Amino acid sequence: MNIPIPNRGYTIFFVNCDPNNLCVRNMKLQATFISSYDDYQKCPERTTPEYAFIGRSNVGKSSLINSVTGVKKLALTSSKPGKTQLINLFNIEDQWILADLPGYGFAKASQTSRIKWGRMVHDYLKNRSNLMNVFLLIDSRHEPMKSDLEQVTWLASNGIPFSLIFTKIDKLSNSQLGKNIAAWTTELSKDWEELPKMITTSSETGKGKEELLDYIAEINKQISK
Ligand SMILES: Nc1nc2c(ncn2[C@@H]2O[C@H](COP(=O)(O)OP(=O)(O)OP(=O)(O)O)[C@@H](O)[C@H]2O)c(=O)[nH]1
Ligand SMILES: [Mg+2]
Repeated sequence: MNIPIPNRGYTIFFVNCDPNNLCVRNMKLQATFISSYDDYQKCPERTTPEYAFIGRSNVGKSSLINSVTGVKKLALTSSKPGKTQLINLFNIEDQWILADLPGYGFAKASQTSRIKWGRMVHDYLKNRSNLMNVFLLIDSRHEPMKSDLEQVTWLASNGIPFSLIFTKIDKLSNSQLGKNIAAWTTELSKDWEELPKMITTSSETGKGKEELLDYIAEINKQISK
């Protein structure tokens, strides 16, 4: 079923859903894998807006891409950290692009691969001209970690717009989630007057998916004005 949602800028396919009781959890976008690249300079030049997921290894970047698009196995996931090794681009609805990037903080990674990661990911983030916003994924089960805070500082100091996505919220209680987000707010407030957009998500339950898609649609709308 193909149901255009007004003012959203994306079309949604609902799977096994009563059209009178549309459930966001089951919605499916038209999403296809473009290709993988080990260098931003090899990525195809595009003018459509691009959004990147970055974060620690195993935080749930690839899973969230599958959850948000509703396309199972679109991005490859694994319970072991270090699964995504390249810049993976996905065409969404022929209107925007999602980039799944390799994670940092992988304990077993060699010094050489850490340097390679830094070069590949940071060069992409600094130079990809159609990149509109970076989503930094944070595991909601933890209080702010040094490596995540370093990425926040790096993004801000390079003038790259970013938002925070808290992942795996199905794995903790609401009170623990509230506590960890409060710790993030306190930490960020030390340096920033204005806090970035924050979205809480679960790829298991679909929580946060609609808010994330609406946020992206809003940016897409601003660009097309
Ligand atoms: N319970 C739960 N598990 C999740 C969620 N998101 C991801 N996972 C699990 O976390 C593990 C890592 O997920 P990935 O999506 O591969 O993580 P990643 O950030 O892409 O990892 P790298 O590619 O190594 O950087 C997998 O076992 C997922 O099933 C979530 O929202 N809830
Ligand atoms: Mg991955």
